[in-house]
Amino acid sequence: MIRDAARESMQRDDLKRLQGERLVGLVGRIYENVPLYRQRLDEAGIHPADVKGLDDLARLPFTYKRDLRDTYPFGMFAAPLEDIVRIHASSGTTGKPTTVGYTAADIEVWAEMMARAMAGAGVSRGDIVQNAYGYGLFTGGLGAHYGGERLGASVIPISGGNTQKQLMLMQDYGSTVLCATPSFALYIWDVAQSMGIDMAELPLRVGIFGAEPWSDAMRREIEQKLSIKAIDIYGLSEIMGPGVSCECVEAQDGLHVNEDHFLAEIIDPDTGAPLPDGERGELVFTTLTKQGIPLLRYRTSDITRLNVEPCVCGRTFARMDRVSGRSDDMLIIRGVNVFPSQIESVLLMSPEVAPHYQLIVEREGAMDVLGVEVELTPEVFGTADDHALKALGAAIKRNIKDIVGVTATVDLKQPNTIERSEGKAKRVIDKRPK
Ligand code: DLL
Repeated sequence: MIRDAARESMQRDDLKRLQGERLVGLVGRIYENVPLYRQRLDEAGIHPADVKGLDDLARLPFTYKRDLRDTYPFGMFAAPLEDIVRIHASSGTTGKPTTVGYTAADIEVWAEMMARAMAGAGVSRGDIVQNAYGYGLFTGGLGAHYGGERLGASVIPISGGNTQKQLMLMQDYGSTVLCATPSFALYIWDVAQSMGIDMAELPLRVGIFGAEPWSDAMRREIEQKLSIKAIDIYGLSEIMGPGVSCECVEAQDGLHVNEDHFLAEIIDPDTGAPLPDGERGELVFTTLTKQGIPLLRYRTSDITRLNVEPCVCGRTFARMDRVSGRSDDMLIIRGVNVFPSQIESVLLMSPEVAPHYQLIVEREGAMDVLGVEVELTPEVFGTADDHALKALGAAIKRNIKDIVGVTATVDLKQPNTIERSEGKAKRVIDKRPK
């Protein structure tokens, strides 16, 4: 369902005009209120009065994650703290968390964007939304919560973890929608198996999955095991949280970006040059309406492409491909660029293994070596002999070489030996010396 056709289906020329006007307003706002931007724009010799519309975008400076770190915690806020009603942060692997603030108007927009996303995923009033994204500093929990409520659905704020209880409530309350990371959704299925629950028998109909990269093969696996539609949702704390873009249930072919609020560009991650429509590169966002912490040309590090062709659902907003990885978690193994999601797709071609895997990167001499650890399914583990397992390992290794172009060692593990996640899965263990 299209929640706001006047916007989501607007003519692209009208959309560009709206984006241009909003960009002009944004540049004025950040020049006035954020010292870092005033300095950057002054250094670039750009005065807000020079910025007339979208044509000026490529001249404007980028914003990087390190800018948020350098001005930690509130240095990039454009609104006074009295007007900030919520603070979130994304967990950094090192150092201080990236911290963002929202005004009441920002929270309104966020709820509306999430409601749009969920409506597009086929959720409506009357649905029971089990929200297994973590509540807290992470934006997933509260983001999906407010969106579900805005839509008029019944939201169960169970948060992440508590897998057995997730299943109990799913059965007792008759949840029709699950919001979770895709890896947690699969873990819930694992636990259901061990409890003798057939998830296909439950009323669950739709899953809204995101916050980590996942492949189309993993989608098919989840859809089949849980007997649901699995929808990809994307977002990042710096720009808002979940709901920056989301697939529509009609096409499930790219995530519609809420372009009236978020201006998307694709650039060459090495040179920073904008790339033509349809080319793959780094996704960059400008927040067009944010008040708390508006960002200009924020470098997401996420690698994708944008498709502006009309969609069967009737929306005109550009669709981004599922994120294939991050420019900064991309592994380079003996010269080959490898995204964990590519390996995942190859693993899922073999029904003998479960979608639980980890990539181990080590250095031997001057060479980086890639190890792939993947669990066997319980059936195969219980029945296959050594000879069969050897052949399976060799076949997976060959597939990785043929499809991804890299040689990896393949280690077939016993079921339930790879650490499970109740949030974002840790797919890569990098043991290389820093
Ligand atoms: O993960 C927001 C979110 C919550 C999105 C719930 C979807 C659902 P952060 O913790 O700031 O925010 O992490 C943002 O996660 O730059 C991507 O690299 C990755 N990411 C988010 N969604 C997807 C997705 C939330 N659908 C970072 N596919 C982003 C691939 C995703 N990667």
